[in-house]
Amino acid sequence: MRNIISFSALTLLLLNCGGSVTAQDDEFLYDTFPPGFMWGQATSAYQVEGGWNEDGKGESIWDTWSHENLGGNIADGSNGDVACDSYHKYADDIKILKDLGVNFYRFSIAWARVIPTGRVADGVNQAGIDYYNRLIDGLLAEGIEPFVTLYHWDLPMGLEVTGGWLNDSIVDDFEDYSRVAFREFGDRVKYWLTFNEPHVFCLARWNYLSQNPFVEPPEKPYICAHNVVKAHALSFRLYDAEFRPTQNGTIGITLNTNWAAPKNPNNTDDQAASFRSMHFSFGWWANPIIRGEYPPIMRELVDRKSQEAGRNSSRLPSFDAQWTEIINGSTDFLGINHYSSHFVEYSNTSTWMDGDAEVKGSGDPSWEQNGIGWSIVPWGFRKLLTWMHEEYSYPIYVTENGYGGRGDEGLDDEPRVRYYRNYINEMLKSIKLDGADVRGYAAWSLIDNYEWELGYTARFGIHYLNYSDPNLTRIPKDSAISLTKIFADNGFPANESLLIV
Ligand code: PNW
Repeated sequence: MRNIISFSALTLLLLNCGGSVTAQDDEFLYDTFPPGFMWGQATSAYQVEGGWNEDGKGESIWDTWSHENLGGNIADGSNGDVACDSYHKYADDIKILKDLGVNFYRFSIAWARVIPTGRVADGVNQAGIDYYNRLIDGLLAEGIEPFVTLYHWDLPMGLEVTGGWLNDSIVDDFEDYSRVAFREFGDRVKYWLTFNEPHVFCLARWNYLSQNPFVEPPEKPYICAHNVVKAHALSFRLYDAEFRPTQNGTIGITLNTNWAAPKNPNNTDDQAASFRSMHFSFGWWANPIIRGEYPPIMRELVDRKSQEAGRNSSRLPSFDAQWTEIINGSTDFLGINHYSSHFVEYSNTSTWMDGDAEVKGSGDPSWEQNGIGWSIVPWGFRKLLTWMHEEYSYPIYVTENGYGGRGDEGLDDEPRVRYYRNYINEMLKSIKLDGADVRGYAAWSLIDNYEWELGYTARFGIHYLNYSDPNLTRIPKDSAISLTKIFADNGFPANESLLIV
């Protein structure tokens, strides 16, 4: 049986259950979000769809990587062949989205479902297009805006075998894929994201099919990034010139970062480490896209280290004048995925970014952790959003934020309830108290799903999935119920209200 208790009682309960308030947390803000603020949920194709080889879909690097499980890198040796079976059960997903009262649903298109080899010249798969049409039409029929990511890590194998993101011909392939997506879906899709978290996939082993990112050539992540920035910009320019005039949508990119807090906020070396860290994680992408060049601090450090290593050119490539013009100002908004924060300080022995950033990170023993060991630091979310606003002054959409549980937590997910409440409240402060232009928020994730190298051992869903249930019924956890209330209230109104937990 679920109980009805008041919000203030819940808060007290939470504090008693170990929801400790650290020195850097301040008071909970009872207020609502600006009118029109958009609430949503997020997933990605490989993590939920299944149907990995159905109806003409091509193979992606995640099909290959998970089937071969090279080096046993996937915790439970599992794969996304079935996952949440959203390829067949998308109507169930729409139903729970409707029950949540969301304004939008962020999902991704599997490139290889629509273009099996990744190259348009080899053919477009109508059955794949039909699937996304059914999903989009089903969402719109319930008044839910589709918010579509073009690339959420599942590169078609046809492109992987010719070098993937290290081969600059992929830039044109991505532009061609974008054209198909805008042409087929853009009459109904008004929110586009080119890429999800390039910082993750340009540094990930699986992006190079088991070769380490920073081995020969040592600049692999920098080459990957360079091609991603160009591909993003071409997609943006294409939309702007050929589709925006009739489709009137908006297009951006989603980056991910922790807030890198100076270990001692008054120490100038730690402040400089924070600055470097934010620019090597977030600025690496945001700077070229917004200002036409990599962050000056990256340029300085990687150029110097390349020279010291006796190279005659920098490991960090440069954009020529023509590309600078194309990339400069190539986004409508910034998407951000955020989960956790850490402290940083100077280090000349750190391995993060192959030592280029000279930054070492650490946690705080007093911080609570989620089930997979990520620190829960709500105040870092406000710092990050406010930093993004002050540094770039662009509209922001939070495209992911959530709590990872380990193993089968069942439906009672009180730590996740508390996580969302506190993180969303910090986002509210960044808007109301610091002036950040945050326009929407998507929780990760709508349902428990395939968590990449953690397989099914980690759960981020606000809906529970029993993977041995043949129907894969989506069941709301307590977090789904509490988010429904926050969405309906558009935040945290000052007057007492009732919450069902
Ligand atoms: C995101 N980190 O990845 C992805 O976009 C999702 O597909 C994924 O399921 C979700 O977060 C949860 O992991 C991240 O180490 C991977 O900080 C790693 C980190 C952050 C996000």
